[in-house]
Amino acid sequence: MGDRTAFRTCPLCEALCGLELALDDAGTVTRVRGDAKDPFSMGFICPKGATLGSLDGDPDRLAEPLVRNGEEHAPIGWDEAFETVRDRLSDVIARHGRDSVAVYIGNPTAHSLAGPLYAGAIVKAIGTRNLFTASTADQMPKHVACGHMFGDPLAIPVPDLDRTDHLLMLGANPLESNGSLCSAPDFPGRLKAIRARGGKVVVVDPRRTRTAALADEHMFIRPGTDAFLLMALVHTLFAEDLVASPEHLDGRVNGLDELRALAVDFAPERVAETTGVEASTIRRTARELAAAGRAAVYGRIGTCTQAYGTLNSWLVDVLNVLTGNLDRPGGAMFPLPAHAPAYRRKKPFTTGRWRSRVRGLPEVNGELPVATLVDEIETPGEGQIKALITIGGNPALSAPNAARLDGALAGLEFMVSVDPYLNETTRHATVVLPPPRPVQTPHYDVALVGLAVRNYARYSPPIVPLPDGRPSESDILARLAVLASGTDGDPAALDEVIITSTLAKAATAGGSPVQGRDPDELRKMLDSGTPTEQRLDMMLRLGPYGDGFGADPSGLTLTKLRTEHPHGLDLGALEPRLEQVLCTTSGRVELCPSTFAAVVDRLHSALRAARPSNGMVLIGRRHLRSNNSWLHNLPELVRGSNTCTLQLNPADADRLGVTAGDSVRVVSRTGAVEAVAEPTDTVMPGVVSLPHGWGHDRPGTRTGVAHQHAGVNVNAVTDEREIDPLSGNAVFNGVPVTVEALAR
Ligand SMILES: Nc1nc2c(c(=O)[nH]1)N[C@H]1C(S)=C(S)[C@@H](COP(=O)(O)OP(=O)(O)OC[C@H]3O[C@@H](n4cnc5c(=O)[nH]c(N)nc54)[C@H](O)[C@@H]3O)O[C@H]1N2
Ligand SMILES: Nc1nc2c(c(=O)[nH]1)N[C@H]1C(S)=C(S)[C@@H](COP(=O)(O)OP(=O)(O)OC[C@H]3O[C@@H](n4cnc5c(=O)[nH]c(N)nc54)[C@H](O)[C@@H]3O)O[C@H]1N2
Ligand code: SF4
Ligand SMILES: [Mo]
Repeated sequence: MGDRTAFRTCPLCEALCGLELALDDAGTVTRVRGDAKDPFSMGFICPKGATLGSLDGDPDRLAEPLVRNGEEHAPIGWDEAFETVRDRLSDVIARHGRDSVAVYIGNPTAHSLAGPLYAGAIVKAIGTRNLFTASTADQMPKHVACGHMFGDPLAIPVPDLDRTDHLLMLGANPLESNGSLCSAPDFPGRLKAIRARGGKVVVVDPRRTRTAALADEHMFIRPGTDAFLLMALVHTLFAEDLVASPEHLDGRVNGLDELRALAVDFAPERVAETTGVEASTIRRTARELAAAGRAAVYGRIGTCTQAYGTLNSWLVDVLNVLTGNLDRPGGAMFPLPAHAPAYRRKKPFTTGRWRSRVRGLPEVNGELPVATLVDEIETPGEGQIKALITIGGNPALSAPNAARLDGALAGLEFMVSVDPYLNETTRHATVVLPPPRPVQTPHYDVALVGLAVRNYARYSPPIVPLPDGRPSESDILARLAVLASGTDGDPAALDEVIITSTLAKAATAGGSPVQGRDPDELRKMLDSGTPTEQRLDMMLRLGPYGDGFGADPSGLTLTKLRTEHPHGLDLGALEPRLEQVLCTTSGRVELCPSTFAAVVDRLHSALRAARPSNGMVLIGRRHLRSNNSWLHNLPELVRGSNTCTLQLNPADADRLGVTAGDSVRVVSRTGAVEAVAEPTDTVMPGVVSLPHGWGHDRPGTRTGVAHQHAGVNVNAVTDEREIDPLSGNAVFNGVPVTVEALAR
């Protein structure tokens, strides 16, 4: 075979960079570069993408399934592994019922093709209400905000980075994260371009991050208080008559008067002390936002993982509407992904179709808050969780009060994990089913292209074939779905059922490009690849750029994407499409949903009651060379100075008698961690910051490098009792803590 070059999308973060890989004749990746021909990323790459080869060839990556015997894990064959899963799952279901089996789906599942296509089938086959995902540790507030405002929880507008003249960013640090809920390869370059064309970038963050340093303006904000700031911005727009022309809003929005009334009490002067942002700054920010030709407000994880996460997410888009920037170029726009058939009718969004057993928390998007997973495992009674399936997740590190969850996982009757590593979570698994290496895996970003700042599609076929008998991640998940339904059926039959029913529906749906056609004839036209590829082909062909199964021969098919566009296909700048997106009952944007208005009352009482406390609060932080909990096993990425430090303002360090390098203890309601202090004036006084995803010192794991660079788990001190009540999202920012110096 010899040395060769192959191209694919980087699966590690949301930026969707194209990569150029060099492989030797054994199929080992020898070099990774940015794919200069990718029309979206144009050669951009970050240090994580550059180490994809090490990740792919990591000797700790599991090559075969493991089964736990006592404290040890030992290899087991695939058939035996699946048989064990089938027998143990059906036993738990027979004794304790379907809700006794929970599913936890983690972050990488949103970066894979297999996850979005098959994970839902597993949950459905079990028939459990106990679905948990990393979404409730992340962006669930966005879904709830958009669900109520636009009717569709997936209709999340993204800032039109390449055309905006003014970007107000809250709680996002794309210079480290490379962007989130806004897929934009080379986010840093796109920010610089805003400034280069005379625009302005403003960052609101309790830390002066590298993103803040690149911006025109940075304002510190007290953690957890964005909702007050955002309400004051809304207030100012109304009070100073800066709301965009009524024609833009006329007939398109409901609730303008209610919103104005709600904002009356939030004058900038009233929120200044709580937020730490001066009233004059708030007024000026509102005026500049209104005056900018094209402006976008963008709030990300810092604004989501707070007790007012949903209010923040809602108010961000309220500002986009009030300034006339929703759904217009340079504002906040809705992408049009190639794989999502636009003719499908959606039902208006609701939550609370069921509730969690122990805390009575409402279901959102079909799932329950990860913050209460531990309660459901530990609390006896009918419906108690006895078995768990994890797919690409590490909740033993990532969940709030993860230390408690870690203990609870040890008490489960049965656990199966689909994961390439034996880590802090999967060490509790009875059976571990490892997906293949990245280069053996097909890739298409089903979940992320719908959040990209340009419409774009790219398919990456596997570049190294799987050995005989080695299942792909799709095969593993499909097999689990079949097993969970209690049968021994053929996993491919699952795809066939989905394909047949989708085509049958498409053939009768109004507005579908194949209306009136014969589903059997359509079936025969599908790509000749794997069932997964056939499903993707079907989605693309029914989608907005698709060939409609021959109806538009110039349209897109998977075959075309694969053969004619190996570097990806640019489908153009975002276009206004609010009318297609809206599916509220009223058919309008709901500016002031009643569920949110009720919480604003609480915000109001909080403002009246509270003088800001002078205790310390904890926030998180991300580093470019890390990715949640699972890239710490790559020597290239953990080399160099320790990044798992407790940053604190020098004034606080002085008060505590702490200097750089000292050990400190951080204590909260839930526990304590010890970390090395790093005084820095980039953190505002009263705030301390510790990154998440560390704490790799547990026994029974098989990640040698990570073990040597263990760090500490910040989620030993975050609190599972604190959530954003509207979305159930975990609160990671603004956690009350005390900090004490340890004896030197
Ligand atoms: N390198 C790297 N990249 C990643 C990840 C990673 O772990 N490492 N994780 C990926 C994932 S899963 C996600 S969800 C994305 C997240 O992507 P981003 O949302 O960009 O995440 P962060 O870099 O954590 O930036 C959040 C910022 O919010 C600030 N903040 C904290 N509390 C508050 C507050 O109360 N108010 C305001 N206004 N700001 C606050 C923090 O100081 C921080 O700078 O990143 C993804 N990309
Ligand atoms: N304190 C605090 N906690 C946080 C956050 C924070 O900012 N602060 N951020 C939260 C956020 S935004 C998120 S998204 C969560 C993440 O929470 P999780 O998703 O629970 O955790 P990850 O660290 O992303 O773990 C990913 C797991 O997937 C495995 N994996 C990697 N690639 C694959 C693959 O191809 N297939 C499969 N099946 N598995 C794979 C890895 O080995 C690892 O076990 O953490 C949350 N926790
Ligand atoms: S920015 Fe994200 S997608 Fe791009 S190379 Fe880095 S990790 Fe991969
Ligand atoms: Mo995330």
